[in-house]
Amino acid sequence: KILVLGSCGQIGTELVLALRDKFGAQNVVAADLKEECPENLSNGPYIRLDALNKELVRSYIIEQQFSDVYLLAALLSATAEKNPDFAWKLNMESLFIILDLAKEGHISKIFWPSSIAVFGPTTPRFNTPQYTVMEPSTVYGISKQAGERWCEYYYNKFGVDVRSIRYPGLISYKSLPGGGTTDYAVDIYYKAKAGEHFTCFLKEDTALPMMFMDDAIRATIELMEAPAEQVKVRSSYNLSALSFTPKQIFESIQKVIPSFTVSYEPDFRQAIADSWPASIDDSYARENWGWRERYDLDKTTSEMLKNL
Ligand code: VAH
Repeated sequence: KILVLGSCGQIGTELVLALRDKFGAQNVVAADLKEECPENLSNGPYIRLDALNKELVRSYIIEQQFSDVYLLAALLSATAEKNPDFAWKLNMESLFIILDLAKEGHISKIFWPSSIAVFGPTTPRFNTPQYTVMEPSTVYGISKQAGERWCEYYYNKFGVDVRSIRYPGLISYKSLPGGGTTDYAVDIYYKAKAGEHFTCFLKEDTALPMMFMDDAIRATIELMEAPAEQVKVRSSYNLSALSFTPKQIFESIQKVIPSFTVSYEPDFRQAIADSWPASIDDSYARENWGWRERYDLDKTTSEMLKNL
């Protein structure tokens, strides 16, 4: 049985649906703060559960005897800059609750998402390696770097089987993104499909690592299914598929919708984007558990415009 905390988020929604497809809807419990189960997750069990309610999370997980827990509850980069205290609390305390449950033997495998946000302005920006200088300059990035350190510590000290991916920006059509600096790359498709002009909050030449959500979900499940001895990186795996600028995604869309127009009005998120890598070296994921991306930019564009 699987529990997904933070099921209503951009990754959580798609992960619940993919896990239910694979393991049977009744075996995957979706959990989030919403009182009612959202329409798109109604094909299986849903529970209102606050990832920070230690007593409730502990008693529920101990009682239900889940084998795997996916902890996706977090504040993302842009939102976290506006709520630093709560972002640190949510991103860190929820992780300790789950790591300790696994240490006590109540969970056998944990998935916890990290991000390219763990890299900072002093990190080599192109083909950023798995091991390199990491001085994140955002609240979100600091919390993800700290979380990676704790995941590796619990693995080394207590044998907790926790696995993690440093997601790039994710592009999806089944779930709305929330508060990410990379989310311009989702909003642009909504505007193009609606026949509206798009005002981009990043400069046209801001290259960022990105991935179509289907690739990200498949990578997550492949990592969780890999034999433990193949999972050699216990902080978090670099993972990559695409790297593009707002200008390049605009041009990819314009090939399909010639009338589409874009303008660029950078805001506070430009500084966040400038502190992140432009592209990522994910050779450890490729070598350790056979990662291969399937979606390039034009394939992502056709999938997004077809399904929105
Ligand atoms: C964000 N989408 O923008 C998330 C992600 C790499 C970016 O962490 O905060």
